[in-house]
Amino acid sequence: KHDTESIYFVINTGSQSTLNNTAAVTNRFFSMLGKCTTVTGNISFEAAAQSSLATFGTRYTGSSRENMLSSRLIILWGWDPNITRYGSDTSFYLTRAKKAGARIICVDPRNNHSGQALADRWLPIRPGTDTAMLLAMAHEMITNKLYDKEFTKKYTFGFDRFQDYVTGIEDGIVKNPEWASFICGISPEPIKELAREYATTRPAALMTGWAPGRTAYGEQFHRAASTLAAITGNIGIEGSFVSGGTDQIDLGRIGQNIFLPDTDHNLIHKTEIYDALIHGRSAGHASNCKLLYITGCNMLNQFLNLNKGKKALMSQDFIITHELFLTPTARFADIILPAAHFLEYNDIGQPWSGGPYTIFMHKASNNTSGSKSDLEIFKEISRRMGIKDYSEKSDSQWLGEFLESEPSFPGLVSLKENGTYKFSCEHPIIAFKEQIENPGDNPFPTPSGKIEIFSDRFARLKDPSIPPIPKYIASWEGPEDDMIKDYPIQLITPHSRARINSQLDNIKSMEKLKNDRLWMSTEDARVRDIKDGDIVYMFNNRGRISTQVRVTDRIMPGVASLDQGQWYNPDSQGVDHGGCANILTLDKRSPAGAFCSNTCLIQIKKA
Ligand SMILES: Nc1nc2c(c(=O)[nH]1)N[C@H]1C(S)=C(S)[C@@H](COP(=O)(O)OP(=O)(O)OC[C@H]3O[C@@H](n4cnc5c(=O)[nH]c(N)nc54)[C@H](O)[C@@H]3O)O[C@H]1N2
Ligand SMILES: Nc1nc2c(c(=O)[nH]1)N[C@H]1C(S)=C(S)[C@@H](COP(=O)(O)OP(=O)(O)OC[C@H]3O[C@@H](n4cnc5c(=O)[nH]c(N)nc54)[C@H](O)[C@@H]3O)O[C@H]1N2
Ligand SMILES: [Mo]
Repeated sequence: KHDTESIYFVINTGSQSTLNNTAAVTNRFFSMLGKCTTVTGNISFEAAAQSSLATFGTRYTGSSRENMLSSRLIILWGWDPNITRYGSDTSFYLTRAKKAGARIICVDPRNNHSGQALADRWLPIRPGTDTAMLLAMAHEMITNKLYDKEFTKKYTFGFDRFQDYVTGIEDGIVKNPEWASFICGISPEPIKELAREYATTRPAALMTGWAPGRTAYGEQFHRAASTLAAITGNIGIEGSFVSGGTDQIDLGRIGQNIFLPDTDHNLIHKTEIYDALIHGRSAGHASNCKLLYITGCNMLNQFLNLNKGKKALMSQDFIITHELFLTPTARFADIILPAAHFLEYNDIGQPWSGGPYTIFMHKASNNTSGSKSDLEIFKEISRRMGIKDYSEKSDSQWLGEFLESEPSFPGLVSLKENGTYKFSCEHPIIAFKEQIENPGDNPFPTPSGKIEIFSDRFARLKDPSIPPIPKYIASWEGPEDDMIKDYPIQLITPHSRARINSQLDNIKSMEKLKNDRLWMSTEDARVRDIKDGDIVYMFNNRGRISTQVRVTDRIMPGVASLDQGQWYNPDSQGVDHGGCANILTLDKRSPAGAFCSNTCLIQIKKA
């Protein structure tokens, strides 16, 4: 009845396998149907991706993990890989690096799990203020001539502008440790010490997570971290790390590109989807939604500002989802098509961020429920709608073709038999090794051919909220926002070791691994007369959660932490007893498009 543009399809994660990849098969279907409307913006690391492109001209900035074995200093900056993995070998090499004598420092509002297990020192920092601290470290290095002058001159572009900003020549504000201390909550002395240590211990790896980038001006964090790595000469050499990047490695990945037709859909940023669903064209969005089609995404739970999300889903005439479980989002659907689990079919698996191997995913369980893979579901719909060529092939024909499209890969029979395939490549893989070893023949893929501390890409935007050099910009819902008078606690929502985002929250046997209490500092609990194990309300003007408290000295005063991904479970008053953090978060993106789940002010009181 309606034009295809009025179909909104929402994809995010789901199955990440190669053929039955939820996002890819959904995209293929709607792309063959016509121009539709869909979501854009990488929820996990848009800030890092934009920063990588601006600074290095590519999103591939990752090195293999054994590289850490040569690091003498490792800084875990908003990074907790013992929980979040970042590749299956990360914890292994991090622990071995520690045994080999690397000093480890954790910069995080919490003494996180990796910090607790491995770090020699924890520096508790206020969320969203990391850039101020990084700039102050640069100030310390510049004014004491500790930075690597030669490396900076040879490989970077725009250092002078950065120096003028840091030393206060540009705007009259000297970005020294005293200035930063007031913002980030760490005293000047430890900032100076860390600056000296990072500048003089070589090689050093400033390992940046994505969480500090999921904040109001998150891209500045990644840009500042990359700048520090560059001016200390910690890029392209063994044991260093391209701090602030996406951490992805550019190794042959198979499939999908031959699978995806080229259709330009209307794009709506993931933080604006609820506005678009509610207001459509009247608020300047490309179309009015007539059909919302969700695959592999528990959007109501996982996207920001859940109460607005509820209104948005209620306002829809027709919602379809493919799901494995009756999730909070699926409850709003008119039709739920039961999706098969990846354990129920054969496929090919490719590693986190692109490590040098590929695995065959053997089917582990027979499907007896009658559910179908996403590919199978779309195949059936295509047949009934008369869409030709959606998929005339069997799964093994597709997989065989994918492998053949990359000459270096083995054939399907061989991969299936061997289970894994390892690429032959030099080890460790070190990002930008060639650019540093032989710059004449290997310029960085940026306009200047160098590491851009001054980014031409950002300069062209002429947007003061995305400046060409990394700057500290005070955050909305941060320590410098007036809202802090009513809502004095900064909430962060890390990923849980017992879930994959919201997946597995409904699985009973995972209960014992959960750590779903609200972390509160001893001081914040004391002034509110709250004791360990008490039930509290955590709330702001967007929503209210009732949950149990864990009082701990592993989180700094003024900050609280609740693991994300718990399923929304409201009572009749709209108070959530499930512990879904997104009832409190604001659906606003950073200027470069980051999903700001760690920018959120709340109050806490005893229930
Ligand atoms: N077990 C498990 N592993 C996962 C996932 C999962 O759900 N469960 N999810 C996967 C996915 S989709 C992603 S995108 C990644 C996410 O990976 P990350 O974004 O790196 O992980 P987080 O757990 O959100 O945060 C990491 C650390 O950053 C800290 N932090 C939060 N805000 C700030 C800040 O403003 N400044 C500083 N310095 N630190 C801050 C937190 O306290 C935490 O210790 O993890 C992946 N791995
Ligand atoms: N407050 C806060 N919110 C966050 C974050 C945060 O740190 N804090 N992190 C954000 C991040 S980094 C991410 S990546 C997002 C993740 O958000 P989502 O992409 O929504 O991830 P999941 O919660 O894992 O939901 C995936 C859904 O897909 C279903 N599924 C699994 N396999 C298949 C399949 O093969 N086919 C189909 N059709 N469905 C399948 C699962 O049952 C599950 O309900 O959450 C974001 N939300
Ligand atoms: Mo993510």
